[in-house]
Amino acid sequence: MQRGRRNRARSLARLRPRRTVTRRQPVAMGSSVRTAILRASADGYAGLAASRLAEQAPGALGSDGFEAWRRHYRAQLQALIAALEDELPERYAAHVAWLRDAQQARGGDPAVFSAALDALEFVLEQHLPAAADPVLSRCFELARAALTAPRAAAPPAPAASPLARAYVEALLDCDKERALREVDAALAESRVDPAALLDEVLPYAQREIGELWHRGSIGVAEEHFATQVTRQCIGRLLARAQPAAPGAARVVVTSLQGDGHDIGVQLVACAFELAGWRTVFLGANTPIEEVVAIARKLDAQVVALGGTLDEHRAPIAAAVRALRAGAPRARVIVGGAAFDGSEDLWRRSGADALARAPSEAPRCAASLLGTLA
Ligand code: B12
Repeated sequence: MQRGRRNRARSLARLRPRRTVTRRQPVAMGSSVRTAILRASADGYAGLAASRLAEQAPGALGSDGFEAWRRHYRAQLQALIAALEDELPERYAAHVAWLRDAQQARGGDPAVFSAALDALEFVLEQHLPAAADPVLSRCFELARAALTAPRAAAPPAPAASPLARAYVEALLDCDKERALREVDAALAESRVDPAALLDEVLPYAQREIGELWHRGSIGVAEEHFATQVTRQCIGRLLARAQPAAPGAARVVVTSLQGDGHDIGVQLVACAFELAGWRTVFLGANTPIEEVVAIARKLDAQVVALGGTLDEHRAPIAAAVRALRAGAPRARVIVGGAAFDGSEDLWRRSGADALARAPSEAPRCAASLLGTLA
């Protein structure tokens, strides 16, 4: 063990300084072509970066191995592509800092993480046509600065209602019955209305669980458990919905292929159902062509698309384009954390509107259709 650590330190010490990298001459090439190449070759670049890391710092691979780093680079390249597409290098830097924090919370070595960033930059400089791009350089510059900055203190817990706190505590005790009892009692005694449950209590709980996972205080098992219980709470709310009238407006709600987060969109679907819409909820990870096909088949008036990570915006924009062509009657609403932090990110997707919270979505959709009372 001790020897492993020493070898690792030696390997890291042998890392060649980044300055030895020979920069390629700039090649005139549009940024969209460059990101298309990056997207198409991301798997290859991920493998090359993992090889470079293994070569430069064999000990850095540790027990995680080559495959784990390849997966890591694949995910990181998706965040990089999104940052390049939207020309928001600071979002890539935030993603890198997020990864660093998550790894460090699990005993990861910050020096390894920094070496891993060098390896990726080296590979792109060597192999990506037109790598000498100011936005790309800025991404790495900001990411490196984010890595050397001290780890961010835990953000102050957002104000939460007593119900939200009690619900989270029950989840952390893995006590499903108590969690559901808290919610059932609050609904029965009108201490909470469905909109507050959808917009505040359940999102607060999921985010708290996410924050605790991120900081290494809980594992993936606790997160999976919490997500399952939250699904059951949504079921409790759905049981209160009246069946939609036969001629009611129809909405399709989903997140797209590559996005495994389904709670945000499930809350949105629940809000539509409570508002009397004929709601077709497809869950997460739906291929774009399937969304278009079902919107056309059902002649949906509205399609609501959710995205959580930065890299989920590109598929949403592609889906909006495909819907315009294949189901032109459908108005498209977008939402989710992928659109947080910048006022116009959603506009670039080409959608008709953004809704910031689940219960806002049916109102927003009705106003698009001109049916808002
Ligand atoms: C549960 C969870 C998972 C589960 C998802 C299970 C499931 N079936 O949903 C699993 C384990 C699969 C998962 C995977 C990953 N996750 Co995750 N996940 C979470 C967690 C803990 C909760 C997500 C959630 O349910 N949020 C609750 C919803 C209600 O909140 P919301 O998404 O912000 O949505 C709100 C609004 O935006 C709006 N809204 C949402 N969608 C829509 C849609 C429309 C149309 C409208 C109008 C509104 C709307 O309504 C909500 C209420 O206001 C979050 C933590 C967090 N802060 O959210 C991390 C989190 C989102 N995950 C994260 C990451 C990085 C990942 C992974 C990349 C991890 C990995 N290395 O594999 C993968 C990516 C998987 C993929 N391909 O998409 C990070 C994202 C950080 C970042 N910005 O880069 C987070 C923030 C964790 C963290 N603390 O850092 N995750």
